[in-house]
Amino acid sequence: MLSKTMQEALNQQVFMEAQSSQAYLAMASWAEIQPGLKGVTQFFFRHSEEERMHMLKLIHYINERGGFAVVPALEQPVLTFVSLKKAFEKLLDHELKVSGSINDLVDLSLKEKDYATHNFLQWYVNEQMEEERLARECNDKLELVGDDKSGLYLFDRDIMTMDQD
Ligand code: OFO
Repeated sequence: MLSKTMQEALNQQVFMEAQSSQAYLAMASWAEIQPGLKGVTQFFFRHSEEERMHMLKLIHYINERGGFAVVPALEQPVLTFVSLKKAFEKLLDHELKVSGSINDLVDLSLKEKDYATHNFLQWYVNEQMEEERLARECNDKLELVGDDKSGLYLFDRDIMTMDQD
């Protein structure tokens, strides 16, 4: 059975994952109307779906452990970006915040001696390492590309396969 504190903290994470999904969905919609960003568009749509999956996984866990998962109201995400680079900087920023919040949850699970939740959270710890790595890789590549149009073309092509492991 989840403690009240743990339940609230996990529900806060449900909100965070839902908000991530929403933020990446907005990035996807913005990218879709930019010329030549087909790969990037797919990447953002896929990431939005993944975050929704992270949210669902938490919802099931909370309910299975005798809690009640609360479906949260969402904030309006940022809708437009001055450049692709800015969008990816925002993505990395967002992932770093999510990692921080997962780490706080792990901390809480240890304080509460809730080893089941601690074990459950390890999946998120690994997932965040991978997502941070990918976001950094994208940012590094875009830094190299700068304003070079052919570089951007290649980035858009390569990103279609970058996160398929
Ligand atoms: Fe990338 O945020 Fe979920 O875990």
